[in-house]
Amino acid sequence: MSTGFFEGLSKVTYQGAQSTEPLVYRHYNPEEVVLGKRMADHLRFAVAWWHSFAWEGGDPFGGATFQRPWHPQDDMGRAKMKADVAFEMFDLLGVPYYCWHDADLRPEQGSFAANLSTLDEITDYLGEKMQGRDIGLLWGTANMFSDRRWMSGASTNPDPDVFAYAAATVKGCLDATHKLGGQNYVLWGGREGYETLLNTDMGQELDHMGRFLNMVVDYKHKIGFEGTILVEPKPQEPSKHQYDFDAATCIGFLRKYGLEGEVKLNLEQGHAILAGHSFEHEIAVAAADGMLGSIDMNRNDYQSGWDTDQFPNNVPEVALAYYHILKAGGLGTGGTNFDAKLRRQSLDPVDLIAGHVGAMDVCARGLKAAAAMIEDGGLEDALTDRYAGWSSEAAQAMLGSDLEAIQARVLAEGIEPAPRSGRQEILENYVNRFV
Ligand code: XLS
Ligand code: NI
Ligand code: NI
Repeated sequence: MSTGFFEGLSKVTYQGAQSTEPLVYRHYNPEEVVLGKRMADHLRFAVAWWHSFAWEGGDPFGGATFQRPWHPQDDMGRAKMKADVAFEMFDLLGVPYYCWHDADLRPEQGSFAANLSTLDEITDYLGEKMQGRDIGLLWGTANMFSDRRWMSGASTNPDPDVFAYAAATVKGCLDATHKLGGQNYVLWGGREGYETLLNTDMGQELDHMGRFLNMVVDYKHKIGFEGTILVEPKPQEPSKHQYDFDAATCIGFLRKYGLEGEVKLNLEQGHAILAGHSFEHEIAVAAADGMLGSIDMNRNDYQSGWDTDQFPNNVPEVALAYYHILKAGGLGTGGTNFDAKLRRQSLDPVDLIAGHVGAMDVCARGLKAAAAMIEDGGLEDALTDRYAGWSSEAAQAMLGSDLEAIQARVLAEGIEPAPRSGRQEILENYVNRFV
Protein backbone atom coordinates (compact mmCIF):
# COMPACT_ATOMS: atom_id res chain seq x y z
CA MET A 1 0.00 0.00 0.00
CA SER A 2 1.33 3.41 -0.95
CA THR A 3 2.09 6.03 1.70
CA GLY A 4 0.53 8.68 -0.55
CA PHE A 5 3.53 10.95 -0.03
CA PHE A 6 4.16 11.32 -3.77
CA GLU A 7 0.48 11.44 -4.66
CA GLY A 8 -0.20 12.78 -8.13
CA LEU A 9 3.33 12.06 -9.36
CA SER A 10 3.99 9.24 -11.79
CA LYS A 11 6.99 7.20 -12.84
CA VAL A 12 9.60 9.35 -14.56
CA THR A 13 10.23 8.15 -18.10
CA TYR A 14 12.69 8.95 -20.88
CA GLN A 15 11.08 11.23 -23.45
CA GLY A 16 14.05 12.52 -25.43
CA ALA A 17 15.78 15.89 -25.67
CA GLN A 18 12.93 17.56 -27.53
CA SER A 19 10.50 17.08 -24.64
CA THR A 20 9.50 20.20 -22.72
CA GLU A 21 7.81 18.34 -19.86
CA PRO A 22 9.45 19.19 -16.50
CA LEU A 23 9.44 15.74 -14.89
CA VAL A 24 10.81 13.51 -17.62
CA TYR A 25 14.28 12.36 -18.57
CA ARG A 26 15.45 14.19 -21.64
CA HIS A 27 18.90 12.56 -21.66
CA TYR A 28 18.91 9.70 -19.14
CA ASN A 29 17.86 6.67 -21.14
CA PRO A 30 19.04 3.76 -19.00
CA GLU A 31 19.03 1.25 -21.87
CA GLU A 32 20.86 3.45 -24.38
CA VAL A 33 24.26 2.01 -25.18
CA VAL A 34 27.16 4.42 -24.80
CA LEU A 35 30.66 3.18 -25.64
CA GLY A 36 29.42 -0.42 -25.58
CA LYS A 37 27.70 -0.23 -22.19
CA ARG A 38 24.19 0.67 -21.00
CA MET A 39 23.98 4.23 -19.73
CA ALA A 40 22.58 2.88 -16.44
CA ASP A 41 25.70 0.72 -16.02
CA HIS A 42 28.07 3.62 -16.61
CA LEU A 43 26.36 6.03 -14.25
CA ARG A 44 25.06 3.70 -11.51
CA PHE A 45 22.97 6.42 -9.85
CA ALA A 46 22.29 6.32 -6.13
CA VAL A 47 19.99 8.31 -3.83
CA ALA A 48 21.42 9.42 -0.46
CA TRP A 49 19.10 8.54 2.42
CA TRP A 50 20.40 11.29 4.68
CA HIS A 51 19.75 14.38 2.58
CA SER A 52 16.60 13.12 0.86
CA PHE A 53 14.79 11.59 3.81
CA ALA A 54 16.55 12.27 7.13
CA TRP A 55 17.57 15.93 6.77
CA GLU A 56 14.83 18.17 8.16
CA GLY A 57 15.83 21.40 6.45
CA GLY A 58 17.83 23.05 9.23
CA ASP A 59 20.75 25.43 8.75
CA PRO A 60 23.08 27.11 11.30
CA PHE A 61 20.51 29.86 11.84
CA GLY A 62 17.26 27.94 11.93
CA GLY A 63 15.67 24.59 12.53
CA ALA A 64 13.55 22.25 10.47
CA THR A 65 11.62 23.60 7.50
CA PHE A 66 10.48 20.22 6.17
CA GLN A 67 7.66 18.68 8.13
CA ARG A 68 7.57 15.17 6.78
CA PRO A 69 5.03 12.66 8.11
CA TRP A 70 7.96 10.60 9.53
CA HIS A 71 9.32 13.49 11.63
CA PRO A 72 10.35 13.46 14.44
CA GLN A 73 12.48 10.45 13.59
CA ASP A 74 12.42 8.91 17.03
CA ASP A 75 10.57 5.62 16.69
CA MET A 76 10.66 2.50 14.61
CA GLY A 77 7.22 3.00 13.09
CA ARG A 78 8.29 6.30 11.59
CA ALA A 79 11.66 4.83 10.52
CA LYS A 80 9.71 2.24 8.52
CA MET A 81 7.41 4.87 7.04
CA LYS A 82 10.52 6.78 5.94
CA ALA A 83 11.77 3.58 4.28
CA ASP A 84 8.41 3.06 2.54
CA VAL A 85 8.58 6.59 1.12
CA ALA A 86 12.22 6.11 0.09
CA PHE A 87 11.40 3.00 -1.93
CA GLU A 88 8.42 4.77 -3.51
CA MET A 89 10.84 7.45 -4.68
CA PHE A 90 13.33 4.86 -5.99
CA ASP A 91 10.46 3.31 -8.00
CA LEU A 92 9.35 6.68 -9.39
CA LEU A 93 12.88 7.63 -10.45
CA GLY A 94 14.01 4.18 -11.58
CA VAL A 95 17.33 4.60 -9.74
CA PRO A 96 19.39 1.41 -9.39
CA TYR A 97 21.08 2.18 -6.02
CA TYR A 98 20.81 3.98 -2.70
CA CYS A 99 23.22 4.78 0.18
CA TRP A 100 22.82 5.28 3.94
CA HIS A 101 24.43 6.08 7.27
CA ASP A 102 23.24 3.95 10.21
CA ALA A 103 21.82 7.07 11.91
CA ASP A 104 19.68 7.95 8.86
CA LEU A 105 17.83 4.67 9.02
CA ARG A 106 17.12 3.90 12.66
CA PRO A 107 15.84 6.00 15.52
CA GLU A 108 18.46 7.01 18.11
CA GLN A 109 17.87 4.70 21.09
CA GLY A 110 20.47 6.04 23.46
CA SER A 111 22.68 2.95 23.91
CA PHE A 112 25.04 1.04 21.69
CA ALA A 113 23.21 -2.28 22.13
CA ALA A 114 19.79 -0.79 21.38
CA ASN A 115 21.10 1.07 18.31
CA LEU A 116 22.71 -2.10 17.01
CA SER A 117 19.51 -4.04 17.31
CA THR A 118 17.33 -1.36 15.68
CA LEU A 119 19.89 -1.11 12.84
CA ASP A 120 19.51 -4.85 12.36
CA GLU A 121 15.73 -4.58 12.40
CA ILE A 122 15.50 -1.70 9.94
CA THR A 123 18.06 -3.20 7.54
CA ASP A 124 16.06 -6.45 7.55
CA TYR A 125 13.10 -4.30 6.57
CA LEU A 126 15.11 -2.70 3.75
CA GLY A 127 16.15 -6.18 2.63
CA GLU A 128 12.49 -7.19 2.35
CA LYS A 129 11.72 -4.07 0.34
CA MET A 130 14.63 -4.80 -2.02
CA GLN A 131 13.15 -8.23 -2.83
CA GLY A 132 11.48 -8.18 -6.23
CA ARG A 133 12.83 -4.72 -7.01
CA ASP A 134 15.74 -3.91 -9.28
CA ILE A 135 17.59 -1.90 -6.65
CA GLY A 136 20.87 -2.42 -4.84
CA LEU A 137 22.81 -0.81 -2.02
CA LEU A 138 25.69 1.22 -3.46
CA TRP A 139 27.21 1.76 -0.04
CA GLY A 140 26.60 1.87 3.65
CA THR A 141 28.49 4.00 6.15
CA ALA A 142 28.51 4.96 9.82
CA ASN A 143 27.61 8.42 11.01
CA MET A 144 30.52 9.07 13.37
CA PHE A 145 30.24 12.85 13.40
CA SER A 146 26.77 14.03 14.52
CA ASP A 147 26.41 12.74 18.07
CA ARG A 148 28.33 14.63 20.76
CA ARG A 149 30.34 11.49 21.57
CA TRP A 150 32.24 12.03 18.29
CA MET A 151 33.05 15.70 18.90
CA SER A 152 36.81 15.01 19.19
CA GLY A 153 36.90 12.40 16.44
CA ALA A 154 36.07 8.72 16.06
CA SER A 155 39.19 6.58 15.44
CA THR A 156 41.36 9.67 16.11
CA ASN A 157 39.73 10.48 19.44
CA PRO A 158 42.09 10.99 22.41
CA ASP A 159 39.72 8.76 24.43
CA PRO A 160 40.26 5.02 23.70
CA ASP A 161 36.63 4.32 24.63
CA VAL A 162 35.55 6.38 21.63
CA PHE A 163 37.94 4.41 19.41
CA ALA A 164 36.28 1.26 20.77
CA TYR A 165 32.81 2.68 20.14
CA ALA A 166 33.84 3.57 16.57
CA ALA A 167 35.22 0.09 15.91
CA ALA A 168 32.07 -1.52 17.32
CA THR A 169 29.91 0.82 15.22
CA VAL A 170 31.76 0.15 11.96
CA LYS A 171 31.54 -3.61 12.57
CA GLY A 172 27.75 -3.28 12.84
CA CYS A 173 27.51 -1.10 9.74
CA LEU A 174 29.76 -3.41 7.70
CA ASP A 175 27.65 -6.40 8.77
CA ALA A 176 24.48 -4.57 7.70
CA THR A 177 26.04 -3.47 4.38
CA HIS A 178 27.15 -7.05 3.71
CA LYS A 179 23.70 -8.41 4.58
CA LEU A 180 22.13 -6.07 1.99
CA GLY A 181 24.66 -7.00 -0.72
CA GLY A 182 26.35 -3.57 -0.61
CA GLN A 183 28.75 -2.80 -3.45
CA ASN A 184 31.06 -0.66 -1.28
CA TYR A 185 31.56 0.55 2.27
CA VAL A 186 32.48 4.23 2.82
CA LEU A 187 34.37 5.97 5.62
CA TRP A 188 34.17 9.73 5.68
CA GLY A 189 35.98 11.28 8.61
CA GLY A 190 34.23 14.54 9.30
CA ARG A 191 35.68 14.75 12.80
CA GLU A 192 38.93 12.94 11.97
CA GLY A 193 41.02 16.06 12.10
CA TYR A 194 41.50 18.88 14.53
CA GLU A 195 40.34 22.27 15.69
CA THR A 196 43.67 23.39 17.16
CA LEU A 197 47.16 21.87 17.21
CA LEU A 198 47.47 23.18 20.78
CA ASN A 199 45.57 20.11 22.01
CA THR A 200 46.32 17.64 19.21
CA ASP A 201 48.97 14.95 18.78
CA MET A 202 48.65 14.62 15.04
CA GLY A 203 51.15 11.77 14.62
CA GLN A 204 49.39 9.60 17.16
CA GLU A 205 45.96 10.36 15.72
CA LEU A 206 47.10 9.42 12.22
CA ASP A 207 48.59 6.15 13.48
CA HIS A 208 45.30 5.30 15.17
CA MET A 209 43.35 6.10 12.02
CA GLY A 210 45.70 3.92 9.95
CA ARG A 211 45.37 1.03 12.40
CA PHE A 212 41.59 1.45 12.45
CA LEU A 213 41.34 1.27 8.67
CA ASN A 214 43.48 -1.87 8.67
CA MET A 215 41.02 -3.44 11.13
CA VAL A 216 38.16 -2.53 8.79
CA VAL A 217 39.94 -4.21 5.87
CA ASP A 218 40.74 -7.32 7.95
CA TYR A 219 37.12 -7.63 9.03
CA LYS A 220 35.87 -7.15 5.47
CA HIS A 221 37.95 -10.16 4.40
CA LYS A 222 36.94 -12.18 7.44
CA ILE A 223 33.21 -11.92 6.62
CA GLY A 224 33.77 -12.32 2.87
CA PHE A 225 32.48 -8.84 1.99
CA GLU A 226 33.41 -8.41 -1.66
CA GLY A 227 32.59 -4.72 -1.93
CA THR A 228 35.24 -2.02 -2.02
CA ILE A 229 36.29 -0.06 1.07
CA LEU A 230 36.32 3.65 0.24
CA VAL A 231 37.52 6.75 2.06
CA GLU A 232 36.05 10.13 1.16
CA PRO A 233 38.40 13.13 1.04
CA LYS A 234 37.27 16.51 2.34
CA PRO A 235 39.56 19.33 3.49
CA GLN A 236 37.51 20.84 6.30
CA GLU A 237 34.01 21.26 7.69
CA PRO A 238 33.06 20.19 10.30
CA SER A 239 36.70 19.90 11.50
CA LYS A 240 38.88 22.92 10.83
CA HIS A 241 41.42 20.62 9.26
CA GLN A 242 40.54 17.07 8.17
CA TYR A 243 43.17 14.36 7.75
CA ASP A 244 41.47 13.12 4.53
CA PHE A 245 42.15 16.55 2.99
CA ASP A 246 42.09 15.63 -0.71
CA ALA A 247 42.80 12.71 -3.04
CA ALA A 248 46.58 13.16 -2.95
CA THR A 249 46.65 13.36 0.85
CA CYS A 250 44.50 10.24 1.15
CA ILE A 251 46.70 8.31 -1.27
CA GLY A 252 49.79 9.19 0.78
CA PHE A 253 47.99 8.10 3.93
CA LEU A 254 46.83 4.81 2.43
CA ARG A 255 50.35 3.99 1.23
CA LYS A 256 51.89 4.86 4.59
CA TYR A 257 49.59 2.40 6.35
CA GLY A 258 49.91 -0.34 3.72
CA LEU A 259 46.35 0.02 2.43
CA GLU A 260 46.97 0.65 -1.27
CA GLY A 261 45.31 -2.14 -3.22
CA GLU A 262 42.69 -2.47 -0.46
CA VAL A 263 41.07 0.94 -0.18
CA LYS A 264 39.94 3.34 -2.89
CA LEU A 265 38.50 6.84 -2.90
CA ASN A 266 34.95 8.15 -2.94
CA LEU A 267 35.38 11.60 -4.49
CA GLU A 268 32.85 14.37 -4.00
CA GLN A 269 32.61 17.29 -6.37
CA GLY A 270 31.84 19.79 -3.61
CA HIS A 271 34.77 18.58 -1.51
CA ALA A 272 37.11 19.01 -4.47
CA ILE A 273 36.00 22.63 -4.73
CA LEU A 274 36.49 23.17 -0.98
CA ALA A 275 40.05 21.80 -1.34
CA GLY A 276 40.77 24.33 -4.09
CA HIS A 277 40.71 21.73 -6.87
CA SER A 278 38.49 20.98 -9.83
CA PHE A 279 36.54 17.73 -9.66
CA GLU A 280 38.40 16.33 -12.66
CA HIS A 281 41.69 17.06 -10.87
CA GLU A 282 40.64 14.81 -7.98
CA ILE A 283 39.43 12.10 -10.37
CA ALA A 284 42.67 12.24 -12.37
CA VAL A 285 44.81 12.06 -9.19
CA ALA A 286 42.92 8.97 -7.99
CA ALA A 287 42.89 7.37 -11.43
CA ALA A 288 46.65 7.83 -11.87
CA ASP A 289 47.11 5.63 -8.78
CA GLY A 290 44.35 3.12 -9.59
CA MET A 291 42.35 4.39 -6.61
CA LEU A 292 39.23 5.81 -8.26
CA GLY A 293 36.34 4.17 -6.43
CA SER A 294 33.08 6.09 -6.59
CA ILE A 295 31.74 9.63 -6.79
CA ASP A 296 29.41 11.86 -4.78
CA MET A 297 28.03 14.11 -7.48
CA ASN A 298 26.95 17.23 -5.65
CA ARG A 299 28.26 20.67 -6.29
CA ASN A 300 28.98 23.60 -4.03
CA ASP A 301 27.94 27.17 -4.37
CA TYR A 302 31.05 28.88 -5.75
CA GLN A 303 30.46 32.09 -3.84
CA SER A 304 29.70 30.89 -0.32
CA GLY A 305 32.79 28.70 0.16
CA TRP A 306 31.08 26.02 2.24
CA ASP A 307 29.61 22.59 1.69
CA THR A 308 26.20 23.42 0.24
CA ASP A 309 25.60 19.93 -1.23
CA GLN A 310 23.54 21.04 -4.22
CA PHE A 311 22.31 18.85 -7.02
CA PRO A 312 24.64 19.09 -10.05
CA ASN A 313 23.37 21.33 -12.86
CA ASN A 314 26.40 22.29 -14.90
CA VAL A 315 26.88 20.08 -17.95
CA PRO A 316 30.39 21.25 -18.96
CA GLU A 317 31.75 20.52 -15.46
CA VAL A 318 30.07 17.15 -15.27
CA ALA A 319 31.23 16.23 -18.79
CA LEU A 320 34.90 16.73 -17.88
CA ALA A 321 34.43 14.59 -14.76
CA TYR A 322 32.95 11.72 -16.77
CA TYR A 323 35.62 12.16 -19.42
CA HIS A 324 38.27 11.34 -16.83
CA ILE A 325 36.14 8.55 -15.38
CA LEU A 326 35.71 6.95 -18.80
CA LYS A 327 39.42 7.35 -19.48
CA ALA A 328 40.13 5.55 -16.21
CA GLY A 329 37.94 2.62 -17.27
CA GLY A 330 34.74 3.58 -15.43
CA LEU A 331 33.47 3.43 -11.88
CA GLY A 332 33.81 -0.33 -11.22
CA THR A 333 31.86 -1.20 -8.06
CA GLY A 334 31.31 2.54 -7.51
CA GLY A 335 28.55 4.77 -8.80
CA THR A 336 27.18 8.31 -8.98
CA ASN A 337 25.70 9.11 -5.59
CA PHE A 338 23.70 12.29 -5.17
CA ASP A 339 25.00 13.40 -1.78
CA ALA A 340 22.76 16.39 -2.44
CA LYS A 341 20.01 18.12 -0.59
CA LEU A 342 17.18 20.36 -1.63
CA ARG A 343 17.30 24.03 -0.72
CA ARG A 344 15.44 24.49 2.55
CA GLN A 345 12.62 26.40 0.88
CA SER A 346 11.93 23.44 -1.44
CA LEU A 347 9.26 21.91 0.74
CA ASP A 348 7.22 19.80 -1.61
CA PRO A 349 7.58 16.14 -2.58
CA VAL A 350 7.75 17.25 -6.21
CA ASP A 351 10.93 19.21 -5.40
CA LEU A 352 12.62 15.98 -4.30
CA ILE A 353 11.74 14.33 -7.60
CA ALA A 354 12.75 17.39 -9.64
CA GLY A 355 16.16 17.63 -7.94
CA HIS A 356 16.98 14.05 -8.83
CA VAL A 357 15.52 14.16 -12.34
CA GLY A 358 17.56 17.25 -13.19
CA ALA A 359 20.72 15.80 -11.70
CA MET A 360 20.35 12.50 -13.51
CA ASP A 361 19.77 14.29 -16.79
CA VAL A 362 22.78 16.57 -16.32
CA CYS A 363 24.95 13.52 -15.63
CA ALA A 364 23.54 11.62 -18.60
CA ARG A 365 24.17 14.58 -20.87
CA GLY A 366 27.68 14.96 -19.46
CA LEU A 367 28.35 11.27 -19.97
CA LYS A 368 27.21 11.44 -23.59
CA ALA A 369 29.42 14.48 -24.22
CA ALA A 370 32.38 12.70 -22.58
CA ALA A 371 31.79 9.57 -24.63
CA ALA A 372 31.64 11.65 -27.81
CA MET A 373 34.99 13.25 -26.94
CA ILE A 374 36.49 9.81 -26.31
CA GLU A 375 35.12 8.52 -29.62
CA ASP A 376 36.32 11.56 -31.52
CA GLY A 377 39.75 11.18 -29.93
CA GLY A 378 40.69 14.86 -30.28
CA LEU A 379 41.96 15.29 -26.73
CA GLU A 380 43.86 12.02 -26.81
CA ASP A 381 45.48 12.96 -30.14
CA ALA A 382 46.52 16.29 -28.67
CA LEU A 383 48.16 14.49 -25.74
CA THR A 384 49.94 12.02 -28.00
CA ASP A 385 51.24 14.91 -30.04
CA ARG A 386 52.33 16.95 -27.01
CA TYR A 387 54.32 14.06 -25.52
CA ALA A 388 55.53 12.67 -28.84
CA GLY A 389 59.16 13.48 -28.05
CA TRP A 390 59.12 10.88 -25.32
CA SER A 391 58.63 8.04 -27.77
CA SER A 392 62.13 8.51 -29.17
CA GLU A 393 64.78 6.00 -28.15
CA ALA A 394 67.09 8.71 -26.79
CA ALA A 395 64.36 10.10 -24.51
CA GLN A 396 63.49 6.66 -23.13
CA ALA A 397 67.15 5.77 -22.60
CA MET A 398 67.61 9.02 -20.65
CA LEU A 399 65.12 7.82 -18.00
CA GLY A 400 67.46 4.91 -17.30
CA SER A 401 70.64 7.01 -17.17
CA ASP A 402 71.96 9.66 -14.77
CA LEU A 403 72.72 13.38 -14.48
CA GLU A 404 76.35 13.05 -15.66
CA ALA A 405 75.45 11.13 -18.81
CA ILE A 406 72.61 13.49 -19.56
CA GLN A 407 74.80 16.55 -19.17
CA ALA A 408 77.37 15.02 -21.50
CA ARG A 409 74.65 14.41 -24.11
CA VAL A 410 73.27 17.95 -23.82
CA LEU A 411 76.78 19.32 -24.44
CA ALA A 412 77.65 16.87 -27.21
CA GLU A 413 74.39 17.38 -29.12
CA GLY A 414 74.13 21.12 -28.34
CA ILE A 415 70.55 20.61 -27.08
CA GLU A 416 68.63 23.89 -26.70
CA PRO A 417 64.88 23.23 -26.19
CA ALA A 418 62.46 25.11 -28.45
CA PRO A 419 59.29 26.11 -26.50
CA ARG A 420 55.99 24.96 -28.07
CA SER A 421 52.44 26.19 -27.59
CA GLY A 422 50.33 24.30 -25.05
CA ARG A 423 47.29 25.01 -27.26
CA GLN A 424 44.97 25.56 -24.28
CA GLU A 425 42.49 27.83 -26.07
CA ILE A 426 42.24 25.48 -29.02
CA LEU A 427 41.52 22.59 -26.66
CA GLU A 428 38.95 24.58 -24.65
CA ASN A 429 37.20 25.48 -27.89
CA TYR A 430 37.29 21.82 -28.84
CA VAL A 431 35.58 20.76 -25.60
CA ASN A 432 32.88 23.39 -26.12
CA ARG A 433 31.87 21.67 -29.35
CA PHE A 434 30.73 18.68 -27.27
CA VAL A 435 29.08 20.26 -24.24
C1 XLS B 1 29.91 15.11 4.10
C2 XLS B 1 30.10 13.85 3.39
C3 XLS B 1 29.15 12.72 3.80
C4 XLS B 1 29.66 11.42 3.27
C5 XLS B 1 29.12 10.23 3.97
O1 XLS B 1 30.35 16.17 3.69
O2 XLS B 1 29.98 14.11 2.01
O3 XLS B 1 27.87 13.00 3.38
O4 XLS B 1 29.41 11.28 1.91
O5 XLS B 1 29.38 10.25 5.33
NI1 NI C 1 30.00 16.28 1.50
NI1 NI D 1 29.80 12.74 0.43
